[in-house]
Amino acid sequence: MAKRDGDETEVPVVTGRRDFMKGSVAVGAGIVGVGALALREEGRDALSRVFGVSEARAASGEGHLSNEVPPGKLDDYYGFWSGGQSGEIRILGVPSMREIKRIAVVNRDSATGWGRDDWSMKLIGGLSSGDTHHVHLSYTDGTYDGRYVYVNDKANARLARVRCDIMECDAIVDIPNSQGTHGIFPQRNKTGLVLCNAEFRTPQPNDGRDVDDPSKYGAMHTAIDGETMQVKWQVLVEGNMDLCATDYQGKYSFATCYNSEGAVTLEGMMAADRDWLYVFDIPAIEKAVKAGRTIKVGDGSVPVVDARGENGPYVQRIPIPKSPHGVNIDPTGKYAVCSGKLSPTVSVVDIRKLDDVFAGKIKPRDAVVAEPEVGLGPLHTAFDGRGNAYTSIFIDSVITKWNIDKAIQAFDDPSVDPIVQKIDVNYQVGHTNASMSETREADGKWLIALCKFSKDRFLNVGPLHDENDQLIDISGEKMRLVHDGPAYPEPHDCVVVRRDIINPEKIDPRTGPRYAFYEKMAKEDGVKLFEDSKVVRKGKGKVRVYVTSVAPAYALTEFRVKSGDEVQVIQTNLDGVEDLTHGFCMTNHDVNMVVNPRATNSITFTAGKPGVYWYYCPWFCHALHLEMRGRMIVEA
Ligand code: RUQ
Ligand code: CUA
Repeated sequence: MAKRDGDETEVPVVTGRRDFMKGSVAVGAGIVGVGALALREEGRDALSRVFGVSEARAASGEGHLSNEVPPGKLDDYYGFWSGGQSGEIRILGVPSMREIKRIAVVNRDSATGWGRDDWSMKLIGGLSSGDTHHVHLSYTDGTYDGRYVYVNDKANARLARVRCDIMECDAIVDIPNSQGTHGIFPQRNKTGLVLCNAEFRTPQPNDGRDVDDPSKYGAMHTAIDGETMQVKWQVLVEGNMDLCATDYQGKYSFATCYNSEGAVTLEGMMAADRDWLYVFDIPAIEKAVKAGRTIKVGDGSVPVVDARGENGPYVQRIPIPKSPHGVNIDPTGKYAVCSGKLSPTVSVVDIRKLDDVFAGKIKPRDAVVAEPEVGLGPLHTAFDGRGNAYTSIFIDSVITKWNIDKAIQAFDDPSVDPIVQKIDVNYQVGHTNASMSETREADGKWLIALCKFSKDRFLNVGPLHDENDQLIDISGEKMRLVHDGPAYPEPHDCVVVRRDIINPEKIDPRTGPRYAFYEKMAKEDGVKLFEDSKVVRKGKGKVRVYVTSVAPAYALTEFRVKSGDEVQVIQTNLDGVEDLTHGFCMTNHDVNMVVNPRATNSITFTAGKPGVYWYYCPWFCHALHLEMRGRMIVEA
């Protein structure tokens, strides 16, 4: 095979390799059974040590994009990053890779009080942790409509939604009969369903039965209405489900399955040479739900279509080698690209053939029209809108650029080489995504490689390392690495959205369930939130303290409560100036919340021992910000 640009398999081996990589590669090689891998990695790493980033630059030799965004200038794209075990969503500017915002979703956030203030604490059900993996925006007509961001919480089987007008979470829904909700994807024809995959097979229902009989376990493909955030229906299948995707028509949804074996151990899950891509026929499922051809599982609140076992009208299983992970739909909507993970291939499924698969005219495997070899450990694929695909390769630590049409030709004609280029990434890339890649408007400018290990790429900060989210220019024929972006653990995925699509408000419009909550409270107490500051006794042991704020003062500079009272502070910020945020911190009571301009927020706590406690504004709002405070006097 000819040596390709960026494919360093033929460079001489140089020793002096870090021990870490040896260990990691040994594990990877053990799993896929490729012993020579450690040597390949040694060679590549030595080369990139000598040449560094300039290697990629030198390889380019053509006009390219600048990622420099000078002071005072704005980025071209909003990047939405999931926060992984931080439980957040983050917004980065692309291409500068500046982190602009963290949106607390299923985590507690000391800065804003998210998860601690009354409304958000109720919303997240009092939990304090989560694991956000996949962020996707709502769609209309095959592209982003700028309304919502959806994200899964793998840890607690939930789907959350963030409103793009205020960049705040407004809904979190528990997904029944599910554990490890992993892949999610919204329909792309309209803001319709959000499909969610349960990664872990469990007894159904999971009430103590069948615990020792994994052959009876199953997993749910769940449809949630993206507008109302209600769970509509579930489909029960026998295998597990990993990543999720939808077509552009609103007809099919997809789930990769790496455990068609139904095993509960690593060896067992790796046994079969081929697992599946599950294909779900959404109209057929909805018909069955309407006709009542469903079963009850658990509390029975959600209709379940039982599709375990054989291929049928609701679900078809397309054989894919081997323990597939990512499934991504190209911007033309014709192809679903499944990454083999333990096979060095990606499988290209022609979505136009799926009607024939469901009709029984062709075999499921006949929908596979290409299977190019892209490298060891392929995980996810992005697209440039020019017919090229970019697959992240975990074990090889590269992004492989390949041409879809050529891969289809190569399926019949092995003399065709679909691989365009491989570029080193640092190190062990998981997800990759490109600007507008998951829409009809994929523009082929920037690619992000979300690398799981950063190792030596940043200053040594101790045992816990950041991840390394790398920025790659894909505007030319050759990919070009331009930036290393440290990311606090552990973003899994990102989407990169043209900035004209996202238009948030600068002042809180006071809409949605959060405001219904405060208005109800104020009405109950005969209080006008924008006018009144007063203490309202709510019977024995309960006090509500309404307070307004204008920089640099609270309208109440003291209030009195009894020790042991449950105190609820409801603060309304009268300042209407952009960026003039206040907040409320009660010293020594674990109480801290943000109150944005023209917004209301509330927080509840138990008044401590008798004495004086200062409350203060934690957001630097004025030259006299430090004076913005008052006393809670606690009486015996
Ligand atoms: S998965 S590294 Cu949680 Cu998105 Cu593929
Ligand atoms: Cu208000 Cu600081």
